[in-house]
Amino acid sequence: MKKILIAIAVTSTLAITQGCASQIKSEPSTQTQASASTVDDPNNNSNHHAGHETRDITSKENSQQGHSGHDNHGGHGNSQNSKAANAAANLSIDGSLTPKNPVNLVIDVKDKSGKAISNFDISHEELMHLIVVSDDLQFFNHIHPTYKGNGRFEIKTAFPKPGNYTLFTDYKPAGKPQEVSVLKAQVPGQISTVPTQVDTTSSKNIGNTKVNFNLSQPVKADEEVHLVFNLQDAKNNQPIKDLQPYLGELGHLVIVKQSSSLTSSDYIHNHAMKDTPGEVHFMTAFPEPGKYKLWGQFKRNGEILTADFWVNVQ
Ligand SMILES: [Cu+2]
Repeated sequence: MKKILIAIAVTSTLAITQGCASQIKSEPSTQTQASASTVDDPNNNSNHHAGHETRDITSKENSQQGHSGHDNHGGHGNSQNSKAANAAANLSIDGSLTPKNPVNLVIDVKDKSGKAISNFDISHEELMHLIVVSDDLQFFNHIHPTYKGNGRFEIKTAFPKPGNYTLFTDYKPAGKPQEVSVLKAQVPGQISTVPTQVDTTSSKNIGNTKVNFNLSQPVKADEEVHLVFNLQDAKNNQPIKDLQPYLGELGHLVIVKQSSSLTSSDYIHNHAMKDTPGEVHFMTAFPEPGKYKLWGQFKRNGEILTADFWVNVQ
């Protein structure tokens, strides 16, 4: 069987090195694991990312730079990218990967030499943040695996329908920069071929809360942008004044670029920089032109509100 290296498909400035790519090969529904820096190409064909088997690509540093966008474009994406990843994650799935069936995700985090990383810093109240999206970006889930020690995290979760899923694991090895490792899972079955709807709604009602998201001007790639979410009471349109902190912030924003094969450079995780009553502000930058989906997350009355919007970046 031919082996290929998984490369990270990326923005133009990313230096791809062998250190950036890594491992895994495991059938989605089995518990086998591998941890070489190559992957068996199940189709024995060329290197377009080894199809969509469960696999792991690892990541670049940081994603939670959050608050102002700084020098690395809002968190994560394309500029501090000449550094190779310092860690990698491996996914194995315990259970039958069928739609809506809860399975146990087992995520092992290792350092560059393949040794388990056992100490992590808490970041936004958790040791690991796991963002699961379907590759058509219609499904989004933000969950927190439990740390089991010796580099291993576990969580039970379900995938809604057949298709390919990308799992962004966001964690911080103790004393080291934030890491994002990308994992893949495939739920077998008839995959819808309907093209993703890019819905341009700028207002969503989530329970009793109306979330409005308007861009005052076209968004250009690589420019810092100020994103404002306007939250109103759905009944009377009054500004919401009772938002609660969610994971230590007034809002979290996850952004994923539409792509045929999602990588860590398609993922941005931002935190609210300020809020005025009824408004939550974020600063970010979109690394490349394209369509991006945004999920703003806020907490009110003890419930997490997730509001999704699309942004077209020129
Ligand atoms: Cu989280």
